[in-house]
Amino acid sequence: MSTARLDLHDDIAVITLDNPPVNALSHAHRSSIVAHLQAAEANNRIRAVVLIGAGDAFCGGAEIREFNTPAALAAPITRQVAEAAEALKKPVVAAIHKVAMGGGLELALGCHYRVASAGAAIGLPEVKLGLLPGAGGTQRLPRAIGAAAALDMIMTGEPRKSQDLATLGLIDSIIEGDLLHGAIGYARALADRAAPLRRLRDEGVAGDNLPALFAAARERVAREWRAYPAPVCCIEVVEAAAFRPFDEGIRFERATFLRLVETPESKALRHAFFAERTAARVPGLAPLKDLPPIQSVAIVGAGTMGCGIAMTMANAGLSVVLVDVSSSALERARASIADTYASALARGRIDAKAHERRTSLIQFGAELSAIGKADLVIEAVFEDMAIKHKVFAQIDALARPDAMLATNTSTLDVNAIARATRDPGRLLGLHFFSPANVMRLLEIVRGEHTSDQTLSRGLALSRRIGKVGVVCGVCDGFIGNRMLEEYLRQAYTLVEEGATPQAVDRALEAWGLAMGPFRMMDMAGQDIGWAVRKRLKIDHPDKRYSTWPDRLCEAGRFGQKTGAGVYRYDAGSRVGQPDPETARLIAQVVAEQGTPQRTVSDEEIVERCMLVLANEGARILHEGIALRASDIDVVYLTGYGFPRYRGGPMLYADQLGLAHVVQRLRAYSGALMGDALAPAPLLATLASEGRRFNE
Ligand code: T1G
Repeated sequence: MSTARLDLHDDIAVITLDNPPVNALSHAHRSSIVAHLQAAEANNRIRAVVLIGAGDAFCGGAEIREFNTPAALAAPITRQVAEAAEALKKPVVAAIHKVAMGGGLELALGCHYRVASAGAAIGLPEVKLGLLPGAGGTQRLPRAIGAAAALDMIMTGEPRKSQDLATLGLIDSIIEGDLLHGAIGYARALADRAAPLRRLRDEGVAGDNLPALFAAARERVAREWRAYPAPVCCIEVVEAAAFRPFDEGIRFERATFLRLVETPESKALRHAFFAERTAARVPGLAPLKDLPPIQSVAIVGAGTMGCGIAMTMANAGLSVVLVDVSSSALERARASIADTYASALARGRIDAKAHERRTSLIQFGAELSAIGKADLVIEAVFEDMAIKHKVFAQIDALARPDAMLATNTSTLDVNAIARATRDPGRLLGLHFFSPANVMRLLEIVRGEHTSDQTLSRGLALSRRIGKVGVVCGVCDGFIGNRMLEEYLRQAYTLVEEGATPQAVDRALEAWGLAMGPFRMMDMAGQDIGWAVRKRLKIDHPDKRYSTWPDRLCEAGRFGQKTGAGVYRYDAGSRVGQPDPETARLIAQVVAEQGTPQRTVSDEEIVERCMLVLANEGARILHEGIALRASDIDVVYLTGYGFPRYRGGPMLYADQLGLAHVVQRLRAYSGALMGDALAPAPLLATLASEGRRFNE
């Protein structure tokens, strides 16, 4: 039972929020806080009240899991807890440390005064969940710090530091030293001087030229966040705070919140929030104590991936040696890393101290023997099994016997690679996504012999370097690239059937993808896809592959890197233009094949490309390559530009309804690649039972 507790410090009552891990405001916790506030009110000995959080947070907000259940609507709702504090006839002081988010900040806004430790992160991130602050925050925050600052915090969901908010007038005092002791002293001083009970609801909203502020905000939303309703709703409720009475604004806030909490976008964003955290849990993997920490990393292969991985490790404070026997490759790596950090410094993304620390953490080695001291050795050489076998034989001989080994392969068989080492138990796959120092996703590939300790160390490393680690089994392309291949096969085939590449890209980008398939492949390199298809045609000869992308590559059209791929690129530009040469090449192939041409609708493009992802995901789930459907969602949300407000390919299918998905896949059975759209067995079974992937 999660409750708050009340302690008396002479004439000051201290109510401690105590609902680990983040003191979320569940119904039980809300009820307990209100009961203690009322008890403090009734006790004449008490002259003031302090609210403080136990553990590592003041409060992380409402209990997100309660939304869309009766508990979220059960009194006292979060807004009533804030109102209970505000209505007290004794000073109530919120004492904030580390984190005050969402309903947690809204509770603090109901208090008469707010103090905080320095460095606390304080914000209203609800918009990131497809919501808006629903406990009075949209009405009280503008009254505390003015319309402009409040609108920015609510629309972006970004937290601010307590010191900044002290400057803005939200935090009354930054407490040095022990927060509780300082807050009690502050509360007592308020009582001693009979300080006024400041209620934000009684204040006005400061701001100049407010109509222009809200108009500019609407333009920004239309540019940056047009796809889902919450951001524009944030503007409307802050506008209500500026122009309408408090109680009217509160009613409008509540009605808008209740509408947003039912939207598919909010449900998808909340799914994404928990999915990323659930991915770190591996059933049956006992939490191992005293895991040997990873503090030093050797990376073999100083190419693009090796450099990105090196910076990822250095950015997290790990010491790195980047090894390559080619002196020219090493020099290119040294220059590339120096340029990346110099650019980050110039743009203010890192300060001089961080620049110095990170660059000093990366050493370069021309001899493979340089890996001999590392806790972890990561292989990042050319994607060729023979080369990897040769390199791992050398790594095996030169690495410390207790060092963990990893391959960064993106498609090759990790089990086969492990067979080149004497102890496959210490090897796993760490599939970083390029650019490795930017992309959040890390596929942690568990080989058939990967030990529990090695896997646990891989998960701990993923958290340490700020990645979202998703554990997967060994198959061609693991989770993400395996599904991507099916997606690309549909995209290429749609072009054979009559869609233009730009129509396919446009339809999928309008649907919400960050980048359509052809723009993406032009950026990544059409030759990379070409190499994969050559291998897949050998490994999976039963599948149909379009020939027009191969013709493109045979003509040397690899994409941005050669100035032309599907699109053509003006010198120095990364913006692709439709190219008649591509259209001619496609027409020639289609004529050779005798493929009937037809008009392909945007709806068909989206359905075939998006539903084939869920269909292949169902196979991956059934084979046990992915532990759960939400892990597949996380892979696409963090590594493939899938729109977060759609929750991932598996949740998207769930929201459509799996029976509907099966029916739509079958509707395309007559298409050129209809066989690839046959519903996977698990999908068909779940659909027939009225179930979901994400149960
Ligand atoms: N509800 C339920 N569980 C939560 C939670 C929440 N609000 N916040 C965190 N958790 C769980 C999380 O799933 C994980 O669980 C554990 O706590 C540690 O989280 C009415 C409508 C607070 C900055 O959006 O940003 O208030 O995996 O790994 O890195 O107007 O959690 O251990 O089982 O992230 O130290 C608004 C969401 C809610 C804040 C801490 N609040 N949380 O970060 O730990 S809506 C938020 C965070 C609302 C009101 C509105 C972060 C954190 P598990 P963690 P962390």
